[in-house]
Amino acid sequence: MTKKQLTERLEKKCDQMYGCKLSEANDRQLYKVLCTVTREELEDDNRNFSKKVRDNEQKQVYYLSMEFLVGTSLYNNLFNLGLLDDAKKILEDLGTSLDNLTAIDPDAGLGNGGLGRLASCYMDAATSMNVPMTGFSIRYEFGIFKQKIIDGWQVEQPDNWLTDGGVWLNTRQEDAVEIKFGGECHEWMDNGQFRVANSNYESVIAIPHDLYISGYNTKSVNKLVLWSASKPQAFDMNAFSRGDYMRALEDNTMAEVISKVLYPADNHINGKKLRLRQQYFFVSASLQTIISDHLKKYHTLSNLADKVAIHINDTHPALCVPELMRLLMDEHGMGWDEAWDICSRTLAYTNHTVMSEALEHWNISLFREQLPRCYSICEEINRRLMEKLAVIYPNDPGKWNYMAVIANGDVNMPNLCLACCHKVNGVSALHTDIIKDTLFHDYYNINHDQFTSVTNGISYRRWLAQANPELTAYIKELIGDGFMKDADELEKLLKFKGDETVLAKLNEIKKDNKVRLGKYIAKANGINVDPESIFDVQIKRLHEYKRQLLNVLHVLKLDNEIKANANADWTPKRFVFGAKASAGYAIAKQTISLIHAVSKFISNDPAVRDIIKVVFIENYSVSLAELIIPAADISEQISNAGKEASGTSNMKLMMNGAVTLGTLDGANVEIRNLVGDENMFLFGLTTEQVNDLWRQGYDPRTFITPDIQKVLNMLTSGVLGQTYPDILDSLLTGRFGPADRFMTIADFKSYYDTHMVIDKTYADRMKFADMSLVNIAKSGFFSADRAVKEYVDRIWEIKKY
Ligand code: 26Q
Repeated sequence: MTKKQLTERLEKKCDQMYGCKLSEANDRQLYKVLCTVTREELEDDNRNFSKKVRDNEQKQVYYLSMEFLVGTSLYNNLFNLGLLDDAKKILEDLGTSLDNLTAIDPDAGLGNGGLGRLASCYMDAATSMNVPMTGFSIRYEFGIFKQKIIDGWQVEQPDNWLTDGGVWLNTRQEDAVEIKFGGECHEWMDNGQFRVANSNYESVIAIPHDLYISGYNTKSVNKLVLWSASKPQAFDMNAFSRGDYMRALEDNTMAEVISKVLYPADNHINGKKLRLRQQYFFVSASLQTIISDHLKKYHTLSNLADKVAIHINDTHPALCVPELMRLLMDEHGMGWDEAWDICSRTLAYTNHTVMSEALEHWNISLFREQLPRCYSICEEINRRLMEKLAVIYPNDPGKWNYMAVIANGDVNMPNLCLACCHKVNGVSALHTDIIKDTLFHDYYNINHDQFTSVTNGISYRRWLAQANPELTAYIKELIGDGFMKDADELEKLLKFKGDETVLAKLNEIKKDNKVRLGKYIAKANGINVDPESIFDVQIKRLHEYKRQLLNVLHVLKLDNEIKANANADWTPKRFVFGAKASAGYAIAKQTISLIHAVSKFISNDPAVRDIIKVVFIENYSVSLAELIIPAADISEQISNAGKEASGTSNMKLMMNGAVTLGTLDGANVEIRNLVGDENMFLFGLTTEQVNDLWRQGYDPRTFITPDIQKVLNMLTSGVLGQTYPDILDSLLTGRFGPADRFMTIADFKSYYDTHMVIDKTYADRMKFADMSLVNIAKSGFFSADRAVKEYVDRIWEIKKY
């Protein structure tokens, strides 16, 4: 589209929508007009792309995920369509700016953190590579809450993203499908033919809303289908007596409630009925649509596995297993064996965690009450599984129980996926080893080929090219723009290792990005951060295993040391945090408060406040990540080894030239293999050492030295203005489970010492810039293009695209 064509289309759309000229429209109207024109362009491209895929009988991927952390769309779409410069000029001529409009574009927060953002990165990458991939999720009315900090404490506010974000959605009322909950399921044999019928079920209608996903420099456009729930047309509110209405509200059984809000918890399950209903709702709606689209084209389901790959993103859509079985058998007349074979060859599952509190299982009576037919299918899956295990692992009821789909009063969702899916993958090399060696070892023993590893990747055109335009422009100057399609070309930067002109320029770019972030911090936090100081960044969900606590406790020790050695040569450092805590996660919320208390404590102390500062950036989100990441010198990836499945902020930060301060956990291990020990700052116990230490009987007290004791005392002495007895207890007592469950104290010394190494290294700015350069150059491996290609080749088995 030329600039002239774009102007004409905008003019016409403005007239249609608001009956006025572009020159008379206000920013919000211009925003809606520009988004609508962009969306319609994508809609056309999507139609053409789908037709081509259908005509060529290509295999398609359906990616089911309860979360897609989309972020903003306007800038990304204009960037991908190559319309950025024209749009900027047109808006400037109208006396406004693209910045004014992108400021209105909401950050679609339909996810909690890493898992949701990964799903969005994969949609972006697949589209850029012309891979036909459709995402399915829920059109939550409210995405991840907005975080406000009041007196240092997190307060959650609703995120009403649809008010402005709705402009991106194309609603297809005519393609609504019916979802059935509860009631009774009757099964009987009719002349040797198995029959099943449902009665007294509750109907919910699922309405699809398409969000188009553009790719970089391609006409291919995919879509993310988001389902909203509503009551059936026939539903009569008057017939709902007042009492029933209230009970339904309290029960959360009303249809509309299903798509009301994203559960704001990550790495922790809660077993609530509404969550199960959300899962079944979007799984059933998506599978029904996949099947009916397939039938329209092929008029048979026998080739489903050859033409369709369905991906289960963590166990949240694991109901795909019984629901696809149900649809194939009950609705399409297939026998068990054929249906099972198709399910198994169609479905694949990614595991994102090894922590027991995040492994999903559902109480049998809740499951059976809501999904009676799926339950009976799970029973049969389990019965057949037990028969098989009795042969493979004779006389080992412990194993049978551990591997069962139904055991201990629960339906076990990871086991359900393992029992069926042809592929299961971990999200980093280390994580995959852990699931093969421990968590899913007994399944791995049966079939090695079922397991594979795909290290996560990021959509680097968003995280580098869009978020860091200055660095991107300079990279293009140095190595050309081939890296925009092939991230491995970033390695060409290695030839500038030691080149002082290049390193000085990298330092200058980093400083500009720090100034940009500094302006935001000055406004948001009222804190002035000196861009000459080290920007040390930890941005991720707040979780004990991620150990934000280790970071902030180390700051307290640093404060003590600076005061004790006022004349030493301290390196100025700014500790930047961004983190949302799950609403019900008390100790996480206390940690946020502690970070604020430490921030204040330091700001009030003239002896240290020019050397170090702590900044907590409120409401960490995709948009804020785009601002913070380009400004980071140090990337804090300090989880207790063996706990972070992969991490993805580590990749984004590395690609923007931050040097990792990390444990050998998740994808940090692979960062180390790429850049070498000399280009990162490693510390702490390894996974093996962590396991050994637990076996020996870990007692944090044996690691407490006087300096650590002094820091711990500050938690309860009142010097911080508040006391944090629960945090202290979590470290030292058994009050919240094992004392110091994530070995903060065991790793404390190593962590502090490594910080001192960083400070010394940073004093040599050329040396530090050289490390930064190597990190950028080696980061191409973490492109989501590479990751998606691995899924395409090894899991989805798509031959042509
Ligand atoms: C489950 C049941 C009920 C309510 C909520 C949940 C729930 C929701 C979200 C459980 C887990 C999540 C999210 C997990 C997640 O983000 N995991 C992260 O995934 C990243 C992408 O693979 C990894 O990089 C991180 O290491 C991993 O922690």
